[in-house]
Amino acid sequence: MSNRDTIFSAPIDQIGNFTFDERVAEVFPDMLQRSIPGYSNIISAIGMLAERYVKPHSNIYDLGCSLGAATLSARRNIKQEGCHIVAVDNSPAMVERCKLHVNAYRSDTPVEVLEADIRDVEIDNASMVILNFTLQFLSPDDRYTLLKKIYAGLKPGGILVLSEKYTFEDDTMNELLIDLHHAFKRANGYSELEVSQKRSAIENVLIPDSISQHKKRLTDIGFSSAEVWFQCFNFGSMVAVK
Ligand code: GEK
Repeated sequence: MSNRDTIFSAPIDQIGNFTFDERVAEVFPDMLQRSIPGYSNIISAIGMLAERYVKPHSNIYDLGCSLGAATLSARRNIKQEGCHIVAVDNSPAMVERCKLHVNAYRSDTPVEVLEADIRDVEIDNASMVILNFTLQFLSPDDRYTLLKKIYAGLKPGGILVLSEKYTFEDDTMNELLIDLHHAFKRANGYSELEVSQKRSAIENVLIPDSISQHKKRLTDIGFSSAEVWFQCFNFGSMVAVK
């Protein structure tokens, strides 16, 4: 069981930008579970996609791995031999805990946990790349450059799993889905104050794209197919095939 997220529960005078520090890492599983609709379904499905798409003697990358939930789900389901998982995060607090999680289980598939910026990591011989709620934290230009690098490092037939918070071009739908997300958080025990303080902290840090922006970018880069396989409110996950 993870510690309960109470980071935004008391009034904060000056709300700074959200960072992935020690306090956040400590409560992270609880935070994601109560904040991202469908998070655990997405983690399970990453395992199913790994089972289906990972090729023998290939690399799997989990970019922005946090505590390693997607890495562990993929690793549990990889049936091929000679695979190697590279899990990357630039938060020292996350990486330290991710290593403990990964080393807590035995497996035939080795995992290398790197403390690095995903923009600097080489992608090579990949059959699967996971960006589970990470791309949204990069600047728009960096998003394109990173996806191009991923495409170049994927083997033909390899996949990218891209989970994100979305914005919607239709204002009525955008408001409705944001509102339903806030209702979801309140139903999961977050107070009105927590919801609004978190919103302020994340506002400048997480700039969401629309589903059509994502699809266009993936197609422009060269992915042969890209589709949303999961959506709940303004959160979802796409899969793109090289
Ligand atoms: C999960 N994938 O549980 N380089 C490396 N890491 C980065 C960068 C960067 N440039 N920018 C952000 N991060 C996980 C959840 S969380 C999603 C991913 C969220 C890292 C950051 O440190 C954090 O750990 C992660 O991306 C985003 O399946 O908190 O909403």
